[in-house]
Amino acid sequence: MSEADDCLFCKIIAGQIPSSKVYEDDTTYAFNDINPKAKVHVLIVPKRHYANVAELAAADPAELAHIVDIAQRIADERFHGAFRLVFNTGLDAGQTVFHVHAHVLTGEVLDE
Ligand code: DGP
Repeated sequence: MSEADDCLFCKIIAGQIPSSKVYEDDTTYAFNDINPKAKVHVLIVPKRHYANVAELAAADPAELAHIVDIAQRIADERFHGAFRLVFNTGLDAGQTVFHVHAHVLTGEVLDE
């Protein structure tokens, strides 16, 4: 069994677990966080499984740039282009799902 076989976000991408879709293309999926920390809190994930952002950046930097571009577009549509982009990386940084995901926080003025 590979890491991806037991991955929550792989199951969401495959439609095996329901999610509130915000955006999808051939390589990338975005959906609303189940526990939003801002008025708009979207998770953007590559469809291919990478454990964290460092793995993604090393293997496919174009996909990482694509994720940033999608974040910008969501913020352009929902909040005049301002957004916070967070990649929790590692247990001690608060990463709980080990399929790389960008948290996009926007839709309102954010606390520092
Ligand atoms: P992190 O702590 O950085 O690994 O973030 C994981 C995020 O994933 C957290 O903000 C909550 C969200 N999350 C966990 N399970 C689900 C789920 O089943 N559906 C959705 N939409 N989000 C989830």
